[in-house]
Amino acid sequence: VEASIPEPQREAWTKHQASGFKDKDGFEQEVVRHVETTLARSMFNCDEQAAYAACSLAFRDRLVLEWNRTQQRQTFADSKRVYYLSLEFLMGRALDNAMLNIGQKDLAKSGLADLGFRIEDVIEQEHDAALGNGGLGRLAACFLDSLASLNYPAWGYGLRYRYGIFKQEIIDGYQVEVPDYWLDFNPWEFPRHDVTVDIQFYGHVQKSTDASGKSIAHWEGGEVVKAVAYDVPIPGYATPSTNNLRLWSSKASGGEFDFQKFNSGDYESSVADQQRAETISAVLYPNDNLERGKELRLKQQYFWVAASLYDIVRRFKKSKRPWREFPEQVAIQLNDTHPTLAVVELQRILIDLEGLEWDEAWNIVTNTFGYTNHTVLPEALEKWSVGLIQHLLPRHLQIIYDINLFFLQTVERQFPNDREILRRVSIIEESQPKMVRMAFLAIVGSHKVNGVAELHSDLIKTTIFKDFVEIFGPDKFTNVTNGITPRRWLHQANPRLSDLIASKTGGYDFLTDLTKLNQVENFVNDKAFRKEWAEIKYANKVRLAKHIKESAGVEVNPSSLFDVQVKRIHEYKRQQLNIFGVIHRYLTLKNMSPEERKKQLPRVTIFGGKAAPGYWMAKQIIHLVNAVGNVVNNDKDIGDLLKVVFLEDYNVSKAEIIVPASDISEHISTAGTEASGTSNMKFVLNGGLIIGTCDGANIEITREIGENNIFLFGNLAEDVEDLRHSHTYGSHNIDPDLAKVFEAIEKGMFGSQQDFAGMITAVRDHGDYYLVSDDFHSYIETHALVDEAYRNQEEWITKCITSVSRMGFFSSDRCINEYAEEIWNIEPLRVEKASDGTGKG
Ligand code: GL2
Repeated sequence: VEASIPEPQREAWTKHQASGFKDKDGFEQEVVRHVETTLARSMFNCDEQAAYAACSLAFRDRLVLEWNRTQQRQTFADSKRVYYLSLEFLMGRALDNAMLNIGQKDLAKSGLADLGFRIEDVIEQEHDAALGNGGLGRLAACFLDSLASLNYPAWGYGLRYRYGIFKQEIIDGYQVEVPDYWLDFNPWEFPRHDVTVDIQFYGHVQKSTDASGKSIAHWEGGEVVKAVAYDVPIPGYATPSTNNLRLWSSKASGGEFDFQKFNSGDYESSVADQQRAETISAVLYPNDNLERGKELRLKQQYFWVAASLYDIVRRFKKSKRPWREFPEQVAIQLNDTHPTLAVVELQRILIDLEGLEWDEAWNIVTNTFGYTNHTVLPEALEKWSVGLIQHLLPRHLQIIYDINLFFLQTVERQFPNDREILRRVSIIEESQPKMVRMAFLAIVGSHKVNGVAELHSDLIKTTIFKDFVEIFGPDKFTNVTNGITPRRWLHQANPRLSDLIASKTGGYDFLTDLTKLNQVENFVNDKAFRKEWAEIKYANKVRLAKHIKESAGVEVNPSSLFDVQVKRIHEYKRQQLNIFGVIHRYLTLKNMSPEERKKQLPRVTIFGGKAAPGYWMAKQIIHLVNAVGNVVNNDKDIGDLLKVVFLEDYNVSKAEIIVPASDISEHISTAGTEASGTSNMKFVLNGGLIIGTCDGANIEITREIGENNIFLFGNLAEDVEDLRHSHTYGSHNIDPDLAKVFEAIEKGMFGSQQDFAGMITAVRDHGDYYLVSDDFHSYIETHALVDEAYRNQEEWITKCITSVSRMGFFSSDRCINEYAEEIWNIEPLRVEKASDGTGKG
């Protein structure tokens, strides 16, 4: 309030209000001004990097104005807000997205051309914001786009890692990790040095009693680290709404360094304190679907959660409402269990700092939080040792024990003579050492729990959370099938396809209501439409072929069938099944006569994805893919019939090139392991077909597009357990075709067989947990069907067009509306569209 300009001086402000560029001339003027003043360069010294910087700043200026207005509008409306807490936001590039969402890309293109630049080259300069590992982080980014586009009052909260996910280099066929320092020049963030929160760690708890005899806990001592806010504007598409993503950065609380220590000659330790504080937000943990219980990770989680809650509570307190109205003003979504400490922290704030009674506080807490589960994999379910929490967050551990006590008391009343259920559902696992089960804490602390695809939501209710469905009733558990933003994953990644669809459906309305894609089906027999459709796919393949040549040095023929598997490398995602299949294809081709070979369909198999640095088997898979590529791609007998490519450093901006160029993509996880998958949606939306298992969202995609338009194979989730059991206790015969593949590897066809022994023994000798052998035959047969189908190009194109037209369900807009209605109970804010039709004022 003190920072507000007094009434009499406001006229001057209104008169000089900034506005940002209005037209192409204005845009060019802004670019030149930023080059010449902000960057202190000139037309004699302006490379593409400088053009990118100036162009971004010109757009940023426009964005910021709408961002301020949106925040004012939301504050004024004083309606309920949703806060999305996620340790990962895999945003990718911002400039292209900002230009498209503002609706000024064409203007920028021609403006940049006037100034001597190609817009594509300028866009290419931007470093991806890669603050995430894979699907979970990208989902959070799609959600932010939808929340803003649908005018929901929403904030994202995350960590501002100095290093995002590592850059992957492939050297001699092996993955090498290189740090991703992405903050050299980042025009999309605004440091808020005035928005800071002191975060406490360690120390001890003192109890005292107040006048009424009530016991009060005081968390004292320990160390304090400062959280500094960095804000990132998130523009909505075709609306002025621009939401905020707030990322916290850690800093030593004493300022630069401890001067006393410095002056007394203890320079090293004064710097060490500072560095220790900054380490908290230094680096993203590079594990996908794996938790490892490291202290620094727990510190990250509490640091981020405590800063975010302080911020949220501060905002609520300004409204002077009574505490019981908190859940009517605030919804907080826990993106996986990573932010679960927020449940405990809010309870702590309410009882220790605000003086509420336990029950009243707990009622507020549970009505505020919702929890999204993203995996059933046991190795990904977070547990923290009681000792570690005790050490780092002593007061929180006490509260966790109390939460557990009260919870178990209600369970005991419900199931009076069942000791077993108490043991099973206890938030504290009575193991050595004792562990806190974060998923259970998240369930107990939330009013809704959701899975991310139908099968997944059913599985969590019948397996890992079964007891909780009994305890809380089935209504607490729900499904919200994931979605993707069509702005980035169609309009931005595949502009020609987007334009073609717009030309047939009467404009770009499908980008805000994806169900409108169904009109595309009316043109499935339209010759000119089909021809253009095929041309666009081909052009996208040419673009990818060029990228493959530049990055992997492999020449591929764009007329081949492009078969793509890009995602994190993980045994459950079964890239090993894919590469074994490729070897099988190679052996088959080698055994053919030259005449027979001539009849075969040329294929390019493309892999991409990072392995967690400590994931030995995943690295072995990458190595085998590269080793196979080395042999196959140089085999004169084979020529164009088979090429195997590993694309290094798969990330969001590369996905934007790869996804539109795929003919068939692989989503082949062992049934019941992939919670949803979201790239499956992206590929189909871009006119590619899928080969996949009955897993995750593949099932719903099949329901929507029809089973004739997808290549499903493999065992079903319901049979997985029995098969695993039979591997261990029955006889386990390896599929004969797979045995031949193993034989070829073991004969050294792809280099030293020892390098790949782990992948073979996992299947042959260690129980084949992921059912590679069980599904191999079905996989190979289904690929034969893919070849056959692709030969009939007319049929193929019909499948592609039909599929795209039926993908409307998979927009993240639908998904966000479901969360808003079923979980958050929030409404969008009414916003006037601008008169220029851009949606931006
Ligand atoms: C994941 C799931 O593995 C993936 O199937 C799902 O699509 C996404 C988003 O819901 O979440 N869970 C997880 O831990 N990671 C995922 O990508 N990393």
